[in-house]
Amino acid sequence: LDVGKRLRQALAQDEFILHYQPQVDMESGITFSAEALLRWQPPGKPPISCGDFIANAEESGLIVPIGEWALRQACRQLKIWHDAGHPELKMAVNLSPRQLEQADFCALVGQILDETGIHANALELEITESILLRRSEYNLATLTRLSEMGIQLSVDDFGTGYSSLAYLQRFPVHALKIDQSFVRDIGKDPNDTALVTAIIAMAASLQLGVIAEGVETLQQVQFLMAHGCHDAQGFYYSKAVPAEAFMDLYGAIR
Ligand code: G
Ligand code: G
Ligand code: MN
Ligand code: NA
Repeated sequence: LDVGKRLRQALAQDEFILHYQPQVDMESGITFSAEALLRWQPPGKPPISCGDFIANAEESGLIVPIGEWALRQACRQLKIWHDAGHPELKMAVNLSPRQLEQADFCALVGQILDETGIHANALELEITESILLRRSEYNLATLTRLSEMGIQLSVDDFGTGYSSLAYLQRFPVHALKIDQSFVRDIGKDPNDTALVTAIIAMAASLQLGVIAEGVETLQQVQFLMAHGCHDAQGFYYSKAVPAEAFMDLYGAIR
């Protein structure tokens, strides 16, 4: 079975969907944003998680059209929520390095914002640490342009790569997302606990936002808040859910 071919077919036949995971201010319990997470929903079958096909989509380059679909769909959905009386809600969308490196990526993003009626400052793009390291002059120019457009940029899975303080200062990033592998062992593994504390302190000193990923327990919530991290996402609040379920949740937990 040629997975690349199946993915191409899936895109043509509209088999991708987005699920949305709330990003929550732990103090107030208010959801301020959604992270859009791609799922593949073959007809009559359960959704397939992105982890199972994203590597293939990256290798084959199909992540470029699939990622464009995801960005447009996420902005369309956000517009629906804004119009439904939640104009303060934001949206975070994951970006692969291949997308960022495509020609005219900034123009594409601008076009999607125009077309969907979304203001740039309601959109956050999640980049990986590897983007900060690859073809850095080109990526620096692209990220700078996106930032000048008003788009927020966050570094996903932070702590798993090799980005130095120098990189963080050089690139126009607005927030760090603490990788869930470190959050998982808060209070259990002293190294991970130290790392989480260090990332929070580093974000504060560089005047960056910080959000913890993979938060599953009240103990983690309490630790993070006590150490100055106020934003989180994770199963403690909710897994990623379809758009309709997100609105139910949003009404309930905001
Ligand atoms: O939701 P899940 O654990 O399956 O996500 C696996 C990985 O796929 C995550 O690292 C996430 O960043 C990535 N991912 C999810 N949705 C998208 C998307 O729309 N575009 C890109 N480029 N990556 C995504
Ligand atoms: O790399 P990125 O952060 O974009 O990937 C997010 C992935 O993490 C999604 O696939 C999502 O389903 C998963 N995820 C979100 N919250 C939790 C959590 O609390 N625990 C675990 N184990 N996975 C989570
Ligand atoms: Mn992410
Ligand atoms: Na992540």
